[in-house]
Amino acid sequence: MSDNKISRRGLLGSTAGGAAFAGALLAGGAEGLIPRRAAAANGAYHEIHPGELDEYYGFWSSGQAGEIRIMGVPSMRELMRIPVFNRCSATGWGETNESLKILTENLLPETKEFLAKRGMKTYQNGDLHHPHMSFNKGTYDGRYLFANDKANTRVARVRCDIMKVDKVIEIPNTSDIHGLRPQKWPRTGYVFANGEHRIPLPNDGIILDEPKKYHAIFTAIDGDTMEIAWQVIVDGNLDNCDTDYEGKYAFSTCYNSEEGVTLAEMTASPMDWVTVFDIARIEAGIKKGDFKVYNGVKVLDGRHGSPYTRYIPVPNSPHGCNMAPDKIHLCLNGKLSPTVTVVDVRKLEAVFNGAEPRSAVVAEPQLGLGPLHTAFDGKGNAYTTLFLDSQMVKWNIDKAVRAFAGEKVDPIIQKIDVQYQPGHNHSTMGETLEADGKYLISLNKFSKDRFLNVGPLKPENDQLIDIAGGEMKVVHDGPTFAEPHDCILVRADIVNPVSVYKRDDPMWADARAQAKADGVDLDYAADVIRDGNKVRVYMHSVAPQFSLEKFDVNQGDEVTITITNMDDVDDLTHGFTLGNHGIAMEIGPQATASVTFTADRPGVHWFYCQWFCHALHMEMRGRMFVHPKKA
Ligand code: CUK
Ligand code: CUA
Repeated sequence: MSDNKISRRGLLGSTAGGAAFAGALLAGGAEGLIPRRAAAANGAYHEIHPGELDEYYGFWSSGQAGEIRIMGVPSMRELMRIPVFNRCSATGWGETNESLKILTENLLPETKEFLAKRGMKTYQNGDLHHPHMSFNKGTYDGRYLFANDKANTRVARVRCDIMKVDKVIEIPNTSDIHGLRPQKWPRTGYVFANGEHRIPLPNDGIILDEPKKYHAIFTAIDGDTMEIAWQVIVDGNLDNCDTDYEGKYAFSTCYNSEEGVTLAEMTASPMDWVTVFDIARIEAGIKKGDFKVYNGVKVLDGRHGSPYTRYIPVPNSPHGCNMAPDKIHLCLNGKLSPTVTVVDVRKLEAVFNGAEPRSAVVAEPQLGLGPLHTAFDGKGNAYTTLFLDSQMVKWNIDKAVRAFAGEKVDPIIQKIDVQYQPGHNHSTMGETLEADGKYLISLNKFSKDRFLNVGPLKPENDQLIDIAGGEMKVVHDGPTFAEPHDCILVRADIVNPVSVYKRDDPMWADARAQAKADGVDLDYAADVIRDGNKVRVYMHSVAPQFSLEKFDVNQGDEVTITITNMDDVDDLTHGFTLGNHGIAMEIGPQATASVTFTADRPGVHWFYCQWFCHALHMEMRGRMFVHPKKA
């Protein structure tokens, strides 16, 4: 055990933590000379030639860009972007009635009021860190992706049949959703979301600079309905989270057991913890009424001494929280400690029944400086990013367990340099029972000299690592824009999106209902309905024409334009851009999209299709006449 004791001083030196951290960061780690496209250990199968399809879908977060990106792996080609918390110029996400409904229908009333005073219907930004797919029996089921918004305390869901967001909810009583994971067993089920920053409850201005009275809150969302099932108040804070493979537990790392607000306070204690949530005990607590209701949500008290949680001490400021596909080992990445703490989830029942919390710890290998996240190959090995060392370390879980028990065995198998400063990593199917150990992605925060200089703001560097041959080899550098924290790599056969929308898709149910009320058939619409000062313009489009070449409105009218794309050909998307009105939207094959605005600019305004759809795409246009108000 003494071998595994952590010396905080040994890691950070005698200087303040922040300074040492920054110093190591600037040093940049060792700079290995790695060829751009080295051959893979067992043949260059990671080369995807023109016309060939990738083996895996990669779903990348984008941090402060607020979207999800779909990548092809191993080619590392960016295939698509899914706007989520951001405003998208191309698709009209955040502007169309359909997207605004999704973005606003589950905002808290006080948020809506606050935004309205700023002239906004919804937030225009988000900070999306963690995209995860829904599970069935321990593996991805291809239904949904879930993602957090750290910036504005929201959780979103993406429908994988059309790769569009269908739900966005704001989480009350908490601040800044960070860690997010779906339940893996028996299915999703709950989606767990960590409120990272501690705030007063309620946060109404009565308590301000009294940090001891703040709380962090853990939220369970029903992934099917996207309603909040329950919340748990915890001690400390909540960073990353994961779930087990039996549906019994959820886990969250806490880097601020000190409950401090300054850097010095937050890093003062040599030990923080992982909080373990017992789902059955929490559900039983809800049943017997052991909760208070805040903002309509059942909130349980899970602080020390409660039956719902256990706090297992973990060295200094743990970050990543990763459950191994062996169903047994939970890895907690030390960040300021050079260790990864391994918990055996089979020992947790005893801990809930009174055993000493650290009795569930079965390994704590020293791996290097700045361990942030761990991925798995399904063969008993773990791969941990070392932020400060700029390395990826491959280690064997069983050997780490044996070493912890006193055996003289080194769990470290290989270390390689990555370029530079990795945060998350992820392996193919690595967070599922079907982990296949083929590829590993290192999401590096800094690219420095790896690409042509594009100015002070550099791209990040997502590196593809071939792990199939037993030895890690970096085989591709991929620049990415701000700031993919995380990704998942899903076998292509699991994801089966459609190419053409179904005409009765729920996304435009409101538009359909309104058209029906107006006696308009959306499919063949070419109608202008006046309803007081509201004007509803219905068109359909067949390449290369809109069904109306012109329409008339009066200055001051509230105009809703609803367009259906009647082309039902793969890849035949139209768009609608209304000049000088800040309006543009995507209309996919067989989709209906609508937008509402006030016609306040008298004159002739051209609208056009902004998706290149036909040889006569430039001709796909029309005019809106806005008649000036009579004086
Ligand atoms: S966090 Cu960014 S590197 Cu938000 Cu998952 Cu660890
Ligand atoms: Cu329709 Cu371009």
